[in-house]
Amino acid sequence: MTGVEVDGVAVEVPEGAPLLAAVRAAGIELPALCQDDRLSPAGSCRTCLVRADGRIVAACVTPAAPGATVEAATDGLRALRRDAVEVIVSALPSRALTEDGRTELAHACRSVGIGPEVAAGAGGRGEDTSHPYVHLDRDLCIACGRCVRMCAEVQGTFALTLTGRGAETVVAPGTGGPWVESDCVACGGCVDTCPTGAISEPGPAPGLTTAVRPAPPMTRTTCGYCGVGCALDVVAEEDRIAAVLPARDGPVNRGHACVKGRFAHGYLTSPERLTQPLLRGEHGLEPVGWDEALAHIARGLRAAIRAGGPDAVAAISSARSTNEENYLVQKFMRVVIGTNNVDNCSRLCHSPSAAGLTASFGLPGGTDTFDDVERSDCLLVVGANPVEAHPVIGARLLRRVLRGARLVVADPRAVGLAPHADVHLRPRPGTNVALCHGLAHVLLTEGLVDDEFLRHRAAGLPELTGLLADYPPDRVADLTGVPAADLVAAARLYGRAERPAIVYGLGVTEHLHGTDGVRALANLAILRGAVGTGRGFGVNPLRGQNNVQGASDMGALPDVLPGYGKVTDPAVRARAEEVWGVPVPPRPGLRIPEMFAAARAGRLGALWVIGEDVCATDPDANRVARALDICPLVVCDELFLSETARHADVVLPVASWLEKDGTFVNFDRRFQRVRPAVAPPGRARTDFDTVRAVAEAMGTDLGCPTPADALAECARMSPHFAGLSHRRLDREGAVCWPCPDPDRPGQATLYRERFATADGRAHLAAVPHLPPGEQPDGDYPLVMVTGRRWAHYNSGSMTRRGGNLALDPVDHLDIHPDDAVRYGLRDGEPVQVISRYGRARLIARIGGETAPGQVFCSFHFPASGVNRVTSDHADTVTSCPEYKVTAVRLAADGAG
Ligand SMILES: Nc1nc2c(c(=O)[nH]1)N[C@H]1C(S)=C(S)[C@@H](COP(=O)(O)OP(=O)(O)OC[C@H]3O[C@@H](n4cnc5c(=O)[nH]c(N)nc54)[C@H](O)[C@@H]3O)O[C@H]1N2
Ligand SMILES: Nc1nc2c(c(=O)[nH]1)N[C@H]1C(S)=C(S)[C@@H](COP(=O)(O)OP(=O)(O)OC[C@H]3O[C@@H](n4cnc5c(=O)[nH]c(N)nc54)[C@H](O)[C@@H]3O)O[C@H]1N2
Ligand SMILES: [Mo]
Repeated sequence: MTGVEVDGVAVEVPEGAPLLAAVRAAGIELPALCQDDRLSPAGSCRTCLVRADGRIVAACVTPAAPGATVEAATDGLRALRRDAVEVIVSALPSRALTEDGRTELAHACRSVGIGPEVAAGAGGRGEDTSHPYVHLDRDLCIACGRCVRMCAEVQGTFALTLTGRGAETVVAPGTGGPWVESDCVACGGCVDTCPTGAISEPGPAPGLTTAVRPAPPMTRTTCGYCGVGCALDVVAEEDRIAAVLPARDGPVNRGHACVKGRFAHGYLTSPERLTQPLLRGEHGLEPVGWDEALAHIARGLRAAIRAGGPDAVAAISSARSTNEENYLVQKFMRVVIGTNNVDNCSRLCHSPSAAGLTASFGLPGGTDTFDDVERSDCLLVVGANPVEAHPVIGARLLRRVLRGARLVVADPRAVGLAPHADVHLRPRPGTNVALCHGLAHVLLTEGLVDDEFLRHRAAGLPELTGLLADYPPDRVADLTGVPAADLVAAARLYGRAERPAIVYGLGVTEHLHGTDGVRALANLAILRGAVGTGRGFGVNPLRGQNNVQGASDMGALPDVLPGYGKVTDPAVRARAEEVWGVPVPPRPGLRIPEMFAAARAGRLGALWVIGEDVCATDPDANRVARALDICPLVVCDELFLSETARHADVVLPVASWLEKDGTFVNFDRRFQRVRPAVAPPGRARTDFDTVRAVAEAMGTDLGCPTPADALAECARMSPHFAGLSHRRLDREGAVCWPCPDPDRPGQATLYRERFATADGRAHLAAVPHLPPGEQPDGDYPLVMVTGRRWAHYNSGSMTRRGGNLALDPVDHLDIHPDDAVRYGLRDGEPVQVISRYGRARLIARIGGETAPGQVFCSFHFPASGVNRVTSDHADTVTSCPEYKVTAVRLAADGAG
């Protein structure tokens, strides 16, 4: 800490902090219109002038030197600051300053005593309203450059620039044209930092930012889109969302957000939102009251049990829902129905991570907290595109790279972080195991391994060494298509780094051998001693949905109870039986694809699908729809009439994340609170209430009347969560699991003493490379890879209903120019993609991001039918679908 004296008051600020921090710590308010704590200081607006050791300086750019004497509140300095603000304001038109203006500028004017009449500029520079979420009013721009720095330093997109000279200087997209056509990815950073409202979010409350003072009443919650777990402050006016602001003290997002969490809440009030239960009658799905819907469900469930026993009922629990809801769903299935037939979307996503990480290290989550990962000096990013899929993390990783960390990206496509990589490995899809073995081979042969760690903390080295003899770089180059020299370069970067970290995504897991892929990746960290030692930051999956980690943690899985105890283990069951007071079925239940197979075979009498659009997002979707049509009772909890809901017998309207209470667990195992900011529409209820209500209709009180009670009960069942409660989270914000003790912090970094495996060691895996399930051939010559785009989210049910649709209106098929010529396709034209399983209709987009012989598309528009094309091949260990490799051919749309 550094001690300085401000107007006679002694204050301490962190070393290197600017004088501004010291002055504010002394309780003196200074305007600082070009300053934002999230950004490097500019010192350009001169509104924060103070006198330090006799000299007049801008407080934002002057470091607080030890023992400095600062004058801030003298009349002379006040006058200087007032003049500086006045110069700025007098150039602005009158609308810049209204009496009740809530911008930072308005606040600054009030604080220095400048009235609205000072704003008397002519204006006339015009607006850019081309973008759905970011409007520019050029007349209000004071060229402070905060937006430009936000875009470059925090978001890493570099979309904005200042153009013009002198008083004419104004922010503009770097591409020159309208904002909507620029590189802007609508993270909202510029909106949030703009002090004048020149850049603002159109809507009910323009100009609301985290800088607005006094802050309006806000609800602190956790984003319900992806697994990053951004803390958000929601401003609601008259029960409608006025703005969603990134929390400056959010432990992961630190004042940042993305186009989804920040802006994509329009779906809440979409006229298509379900507001009452629907029951299939003579004329299709018809609105009914809750009592009728619940009675129908109870009758159907009883009939299913009578006909086929408890195992004729299954439930898919939602990775979009809270922990408490997931806890209740699995409790309902085990306690009321008497089956372990419960699964969640992790099956389609990171189930290979859970299996692979457990086998290698002992626990089914990432090994380190992201704060540590970010301190790494070499990042190995494998099969993940965080720039689009986890933008806040993508931005933090990019920042780290721009500051000097080395970067190796392994992805068949040249997207996201790849252009910034020291080495970009482009393996053929489905060859990760060979790729990792190639890297491991180099680590071993070049002595880049941690012998000490391998001796004392790892197992399986002889077997792996034997296997790796078959994976020299030249052979791996043949298997993967990655040049041997690149492989060696990448291995040396990872192997020679002091603190290497691995971050990975679905490009590793969604394969026929996804679990092997995770294990082969984990081998690298083990060989290098870069896990559980602080000499590196392990192996970390960027988990997908907001609560996919939590849904699994809560036991919404067919083989484990809350906290991952095996249902087959009598001791684990005994513990649950003590809490629940009923016997727990000992046989593992069905996984999601097995549920559909059972339905098609006539063995499933009832399926409850909670918040997963299986007919759009599960593979080989034509067969999924058939399974639902055959199953006598399909119940669906939904926000919208999804593809799945259309096949249901009963549809229950439910609340979404901005409308409910509970907790989520993010990708680095942090429990965070979710709180309702607005009420659900019409007669919609939370998933929590629907589960309790169905249990009641079946004659059982499930207990846990509130979400807080549900987490408390879960904490009693599992040592991992024993120290967690809503009250603690309300107090502390975020707490990582494992958290066995209410009085001790959770474990952010795992395995410092020992690994959680039976022998306490990390386990190397000697798994051979095996080819993917799908191979291109003469009939289906191309490999289709599927994945994400930045503006949409999974089934798109939420992001297609609102402004994001304008940002990305269709599912595109990315295709290499050579292939476009070969198949006679033109950019922007419709194209059919045909596989052995079905066909999809997309719009061709020609570019060099995909390699020749490969095409890429997202699955955000169910109508385009991408998952009718994907196969039913799945990870041999976990049944995670092989979404990343499908052999396809193309045809001009309209042809066969
Ligand atoms: N905008 C947006 N964000 C999202 C989502 C969304 O739908 N939209 N969904 C959320 C969910 S549920 C998830 S799980 C995450 C997913 O986040 P990611 O895992 O980052 O997403 P994907 O785009 O599916 O796949 C990542 C990358 O894997 C690459 N890949 C494919 N095959 C291979 C291979 O064989 N080897 C290697 N090394 N790479 C390969 C693809 O080219 C792709 O760039 O995103 C979450 N965030
Ligand atoms: N081709 C291809 N397909 C894929 C993938 C891929 O990479 N390629 N990725 C797979 C992956 S990783 C995933 S995770 C899945 C995601 O697939 P899904 O889980 O089906 O997709 P989502 O759109 O996230 O959400 C499903 C539904 O939940 C509803 N919903 C949202 N919030 C709530 C809530 O609080 N309660 C309830 N009851 N419903 C809610 C939404 O309206 C939506 O219809 O897709 C998989 N499908
Ligand atoms: Mo996912």
